[in-house]
Amino acid sequence: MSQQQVEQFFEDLWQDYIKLTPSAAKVHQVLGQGQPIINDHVAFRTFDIAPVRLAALVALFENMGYEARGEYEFTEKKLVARHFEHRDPRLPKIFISELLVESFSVELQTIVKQLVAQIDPEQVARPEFLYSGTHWQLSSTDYERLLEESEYAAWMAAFGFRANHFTVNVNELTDYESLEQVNQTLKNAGFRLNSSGGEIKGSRDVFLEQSSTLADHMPVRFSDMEKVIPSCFYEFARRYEVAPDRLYTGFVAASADKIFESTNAR
Ligand code: OOG
Ligand code: NI
Repeated sequence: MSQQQVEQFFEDLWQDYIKLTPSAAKVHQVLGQGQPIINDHVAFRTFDIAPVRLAALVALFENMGYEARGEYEFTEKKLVARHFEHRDPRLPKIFISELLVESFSVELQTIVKQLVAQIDPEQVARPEFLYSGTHWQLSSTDYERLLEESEYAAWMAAFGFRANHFTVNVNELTDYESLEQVNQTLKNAGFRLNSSGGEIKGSRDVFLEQSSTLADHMPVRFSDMEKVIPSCFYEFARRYEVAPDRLYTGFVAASADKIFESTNAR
């Protein structure tokens, strides 16, 4: 893909994301005050079932020039993840996780496999697949059933393939010295932050501090009814130097474990 096509891809991805995350525009207004915001990373979710396994999504990013970096495991949530970086430092890092479906009950497996079976495999080979949303019919009872076992499975079933969150690169903000200051500004503007594991996850010691809003709530049309449920959120990341002039570029599993909970219903 050409650089222009990659830029267009991120623009289309962003347009899809803000439809489900109306507060994202307000985040930019509050923190950027008219200046453009630079994103540290964008996160995607998927199921470990063909044809939508993490590896299939990776191929799409490799076509854009991304390279594999870190690998992460989330034993309790039954997830694995990888992150990818681009040679062009202006392009966001990519964080992709996948749910280990076969570690769940047969009932969950049956629901998820029946959703994935409705995807046309040819579509997965196109970059637009990454903001194509759902490809299936889902009842609100199946959604509730998934929610009992895995918030992640329920979120995927309701929203499908799209950016789960964008992340403000706090190091690049001009008017902020700390993540505390960013969080305070957001709270003053009326945002609710994810406080699971504390508002700030990580520290200088692990070279990364992160916080996030709680997901917006949006109406979703299920096959039997409409319901208002948590959609997508915005994250904030401040990175520290691992060597002079070299910022840490990885993720921190213990912190990520809590960031996942930004889409929990509460
Ligand atoms: C990903 C959560 C982890 C991070 O930056 O550590 C994450 C998700 O909620 O899908 O984004
Ligand atoms: Ni993230």
